[in-house]
Amino acid sequence: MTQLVNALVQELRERELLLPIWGEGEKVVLLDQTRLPFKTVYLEIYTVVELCTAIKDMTIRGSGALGLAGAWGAYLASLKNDNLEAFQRDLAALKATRPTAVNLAKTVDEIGTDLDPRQFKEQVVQRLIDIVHRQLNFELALGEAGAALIHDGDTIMTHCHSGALAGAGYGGRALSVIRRAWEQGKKISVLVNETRPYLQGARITAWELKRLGIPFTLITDNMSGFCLEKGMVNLVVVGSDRVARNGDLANKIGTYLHALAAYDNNVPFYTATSSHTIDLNTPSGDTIPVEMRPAEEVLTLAGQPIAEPGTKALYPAFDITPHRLITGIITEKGVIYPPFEKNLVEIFG
Ligand code: RUB
Repeated sequence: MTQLVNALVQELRERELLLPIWGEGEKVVLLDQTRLPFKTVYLEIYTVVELCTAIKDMTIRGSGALGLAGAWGAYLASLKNDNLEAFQRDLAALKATRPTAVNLAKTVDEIGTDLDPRQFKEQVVQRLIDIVHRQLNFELALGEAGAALIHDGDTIMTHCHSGALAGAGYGGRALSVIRRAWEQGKKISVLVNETRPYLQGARITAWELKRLGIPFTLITDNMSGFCLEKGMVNLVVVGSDRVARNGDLANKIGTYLHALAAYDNNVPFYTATSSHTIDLNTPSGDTIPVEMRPAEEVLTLAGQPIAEPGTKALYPAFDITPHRLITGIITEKGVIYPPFEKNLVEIFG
């Protein structure tokens, strides 16, 4: 089994991807996203318990990468467990780590369903390989579909980080669209929202754009209304943690405010995603579980306290952007426009 995994990783390496997670023999390796851009630290993970901790600690994050973490976690679980029931308990633990990004639960379910107790280990590896390839193909296809929306000279706003390290290594979702437009020769630039409190925009999106050579400017989250109102943005493209059946979107906290400001200023607002993040079983945004993270994460910035000890804080990690604010949903099957419910069900149902 480890040979198949090694062959997969070798193939991915030859494609010069920026991988958030991969297998090496009997372990998986993560690029620690909490340390970027200042340190490149790799974490070696041998057990599902260690992987669950890494997911909760945001060492690996972003919806696409969380799906892949679920698949690699299943691989670790299959190496450690000879018994299918024990294996399934490990999968349940993985699923429980972060609730909003549907890719994690969906991938774990996909890999753990209808397994043969006598050969589940082989089945898990085959499914892992298929999932990794599929996700990469989705990124390339949705990048192509979304790049058609971008014109020479455009400035694109993005929020949080929806790039290679949040996906399968090409450009994730939003940055696949931007990267493809850049590769097509369009002279574009990106306005990057810093994304308090974890600073995924400032730390990771900016880092990836710099590696790709795509011009960008960093702003703090509260500057987006100004930039949208002043006509500095041609379109907004963000990723998504879950798209409900009616088109409502769960994405990093702050997305809703950017969407409101875009709507008010007639700036098109897109989410770039794949069918795997579209959850037709969730009727609308009201029923998407929103992860609440520890308030202490708001009370510090880059490790430094920013308020008096004892200050109360609140940290909903995601918000819901209602579908009425969304211009289109960029997917591997093209751009979906309203009416979202009808079109999503028709195309992905
Ligand atoms: C990440 C986040 C990202 C999407 C993008 O939140 O909200 O915008 O997950 O992912 P966190 P994708 O950092 O808390 O995981 O590119 O797969 O749509």
